[in-house]
Amino acid sequence: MTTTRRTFPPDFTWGSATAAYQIEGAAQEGGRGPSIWDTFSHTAGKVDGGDTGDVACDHYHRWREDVDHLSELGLGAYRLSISWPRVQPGGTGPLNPEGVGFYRDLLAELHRAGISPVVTLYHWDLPQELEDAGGWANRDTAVRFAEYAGLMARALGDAVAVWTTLNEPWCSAYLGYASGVHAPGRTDPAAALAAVHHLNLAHGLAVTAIRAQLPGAKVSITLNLHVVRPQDPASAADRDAVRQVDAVGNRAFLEPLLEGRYPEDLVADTAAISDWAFVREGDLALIQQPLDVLGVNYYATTLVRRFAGSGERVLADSHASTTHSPWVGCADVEFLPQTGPTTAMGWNIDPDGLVELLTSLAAAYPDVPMMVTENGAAFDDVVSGDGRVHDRERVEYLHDHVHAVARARELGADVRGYFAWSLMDNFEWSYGFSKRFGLVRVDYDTLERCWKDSAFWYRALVQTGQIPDVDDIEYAFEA
Ligand code: IFM
Repeated sequence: MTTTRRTFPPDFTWGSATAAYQIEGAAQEGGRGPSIWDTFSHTAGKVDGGDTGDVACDHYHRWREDVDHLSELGLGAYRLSISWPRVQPGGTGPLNPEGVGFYRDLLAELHRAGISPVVTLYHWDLPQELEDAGGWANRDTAVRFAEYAGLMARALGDAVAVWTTLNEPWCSAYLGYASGVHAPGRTDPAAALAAVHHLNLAHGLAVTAIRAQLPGAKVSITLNLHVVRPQDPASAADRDAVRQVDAVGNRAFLEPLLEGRYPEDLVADTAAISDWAFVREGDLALIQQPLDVLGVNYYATTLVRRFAGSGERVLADSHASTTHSPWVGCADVEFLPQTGPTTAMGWNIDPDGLVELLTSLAAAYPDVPMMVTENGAAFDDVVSGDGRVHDRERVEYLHDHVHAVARARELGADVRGYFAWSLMDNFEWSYGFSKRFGLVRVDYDTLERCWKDSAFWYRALVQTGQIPDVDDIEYAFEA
């Protein structure tokens, strides 16, 4: 564990993050329509334990209490997402006033508490009607998304501090349409590549729609970028496998969004799967819009090597299904298990990867400020005899990754904020409620919230801007 004490400036943003489907529940209340995650989670065998987001953390009814937790944590910002089917049930047409009212009230309460709302418009809950019309593989979904974004910008106005168009389009495209482990559960690599492009296009069109309503709006997108390492750095074949995974995982988004082009090697690597005819003239100019901030989500690193072609290919990627990989066009790449500590997700713990990611982004895009919009860890939490969760491993994970952010800043990366994933335990997609990432524990029987040690540690960090040592904190007092 890193021990040097480091300090952040007073204007550094400290927050925590959640997403609508993971916490809200109230799936059939307030005029909300069905999303692809309702359909997927209600399909037998798709989610561990048959869990669904029908109730989740019941945030829809308990949001005032949840704002109190944010406030008591001392956070300056809260990253939440809007459920598209709650505010526009079928993904087209007028907004649903009751749905919009829910978010208006929530944002007003956040403002009263002095907490800036960082609002994501799409964290994976596509209205089912739009999926029925082809989903993200259909270009029209990008147009529908921009309309929704413009309507929300008009409805919420300056109550939103930062508008984030999409959360992790990598997951939407490749997990939703290639490996099928996320909704809508399709396993069609060509559709996944079309989805990549239509998500990029949706972002660009939405930024334009938001700025048309709110010329001074701050806009962003959040990407889960992959720190990819070769098994043998001396092997040209392994280094080429890194290049290939970097193209499909990172540059498929970064280059169109920030440079107005698709990587030529990506188009070449995937030529047998798609001719990329879905990219129309003028699209890239629409996609490349100035960003006020780039959201970066980081959890772990990826280790690859070139597949020798004989024997069984290793695909130790927790995002793969038993039959389908999310890594479109990477059939001759192996994804290797890593040594060292892991979280309950099986993800390796590597804070240096975060330094590498932030500094490499800063080198490539020096004019784009960044925020770490998600970082955190699932562990198998235990409620102790004293009724508390002494989640030391999570405290250590956060401690070491916040240090990594400080180190990246010292190396020149313009990182302006950090959001712990997640404020509270929640519906972890295809893992259901079996994986807990929260600072605050949720008892899924009673829906009671209880601060874990990590919440106390995070509050001490936020209060002082100094990274507390893991053992420096008095954990056993009431929140
Ligand atoms: O829970 C998810 C979140 O919705 C998106 N980023 C990764 C988190 C942990 O898997």
